[in-house]
Amino acid sequence: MKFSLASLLTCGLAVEAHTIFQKVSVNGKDNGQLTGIRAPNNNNPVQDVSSSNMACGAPGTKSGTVLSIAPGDRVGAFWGHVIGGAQFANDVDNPIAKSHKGPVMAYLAKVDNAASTGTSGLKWFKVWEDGFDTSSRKWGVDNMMSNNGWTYFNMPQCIAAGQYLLRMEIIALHSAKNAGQAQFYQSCAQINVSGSGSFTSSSTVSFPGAYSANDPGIKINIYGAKGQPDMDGKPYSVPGPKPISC
Ligand SMILES: *[C@@H]1O[C@H](CO)[C@@H](O)[C@H](O)[C@H]1NC(C)=O
Ligand SMILES: [Cu+2]
Repeated sequence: MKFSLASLLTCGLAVEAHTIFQKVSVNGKDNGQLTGIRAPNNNNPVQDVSSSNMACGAPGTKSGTVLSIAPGDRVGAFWGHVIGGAQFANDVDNPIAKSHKGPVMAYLAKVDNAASTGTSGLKWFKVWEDGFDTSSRKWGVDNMMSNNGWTYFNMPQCIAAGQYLLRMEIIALHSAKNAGQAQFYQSCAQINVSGSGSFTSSSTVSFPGAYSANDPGIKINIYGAKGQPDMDGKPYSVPGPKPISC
């Protein structure tokens, strides 16, 4: 009981302590705010796994830019409480409220034109995830917060050249004990992968479609016996397919 009241106070009633993926760096070079990004106009999460907004968030910002990424590049994805990062000076909910524990994931979908493509009917595969570490008891979100809003992964070497939407996602699980209460935060970056990779995924998923409200990583009580959001040290099963390996 205590925990759900705490969650309500940090997320439901007070300020909206949410987050938005809003810029990309490549090998440490920051491409700038909303460049090549489709982000929602506000930081409200999607909670209905059957919503079309599960693909890239609620329709919001647009960009004509397609960001260049080579296989092996270190890709940074930046999250902030609101567009721009902090909502005001000393914003303790930037990049996200501390209660919002959960995984961070990266998916790709091959498209003909990343700047103009729609987001429905795309075939997604996962390239990276940071779920929950049972020994340190840290979540992907904890690592993002320690990096001041940045999450990093390496673009797999095998990815075929061409244009993609890069879907970055955080799931906040503080109230996920009840179905429909997990909070999904996602935006998409428009990217162009160079090089000579040839990977095509034999198994892809759709958004919406990839998740169901009762998935073990979506309807879950993350609190241990002492009320800490640490799974009592038990493993957490990250939703969706396993990341590709190549
Ligand atoms: C994508 O990269 C290739 C080089 O691999 C380049 O020829 C092409 O013009 C780029 N397309 C876009 C839209 O940036
Ligand atoms: Cu929230």
